[in-house]
Amino acid sequence: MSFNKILKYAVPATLLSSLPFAASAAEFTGLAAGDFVGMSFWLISMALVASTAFFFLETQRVSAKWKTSLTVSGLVTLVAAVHYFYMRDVWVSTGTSPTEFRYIDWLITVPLLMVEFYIILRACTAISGGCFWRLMIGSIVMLVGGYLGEAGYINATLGFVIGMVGWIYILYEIFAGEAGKANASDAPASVQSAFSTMRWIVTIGWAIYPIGYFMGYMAGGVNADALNIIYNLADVLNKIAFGVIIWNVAVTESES
Ligand SMILES: *C/C=C(C)/C=C/C=C(C)/C=C/C1=C(C)CCCC1(C)C
Repeated sequence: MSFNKILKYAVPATLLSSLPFAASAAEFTGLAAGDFVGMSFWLISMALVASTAFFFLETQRVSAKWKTSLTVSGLVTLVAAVHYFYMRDVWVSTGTSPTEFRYIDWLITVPLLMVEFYIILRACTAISGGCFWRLMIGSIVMLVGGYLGEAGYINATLGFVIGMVGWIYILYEIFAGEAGKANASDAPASVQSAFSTMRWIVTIGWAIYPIGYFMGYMAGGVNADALNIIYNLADVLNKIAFGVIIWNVAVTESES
């Protein structure tokens, strides 16, 4: 190879390797074979990105009253996608639970889901603004209790109990409180089905999180693998699958 040719390749290569992004790429530990929790972080990151594009694009297809619901679904998956990128890096490079990113994500996406539930409730019946705030307060109590327990500020069992109180209060509100008593019979069948789906999501879908917490902290020692895989699967159900269910109702309602 001529000297000129060497210069032609060597100079840019040297420059490139001194750039910060190239340096960090060299340190990147990658995804280890057998790291199924890490793989779930990767898979779900991508699924969240694709879902976001899908929900946003589909807002053009549905009638006006469903556009906000689909937009909120897209915001939930967008916020989660960005947090999954960071959580994935923490997990892949340290093998520890990305607790802070997880709870910052939940602190944004859970209230957004509450907004979504409220929009659906309102489509079924006349509902007070106070009901919305009670659902919001229940969510905050649930998440603050969980975080304090996971981060070690309080005993793990106490954090679990506080979290459960917040969640049970939300369940009370949607089954027996104002939201629960709301008579949905005037609403179209598809809206009523969105309402009942919402209840099942908050009951069964959300129950997966305390199971993850229990397996992660209370079933003898700390089990980061069980904790993260269970939380990740719960997010697929409660963020992506829930969005798809709402999308299905929105399309059916819009076309009828
Ligand atoms: C998109 C993220 C969602 C829907 C996150 C939901 C999180 C929960 C329902 C967490 C619930 C918890 C309990 C009910 C008790 C133990 C502590 C928590 C925070 C894991």
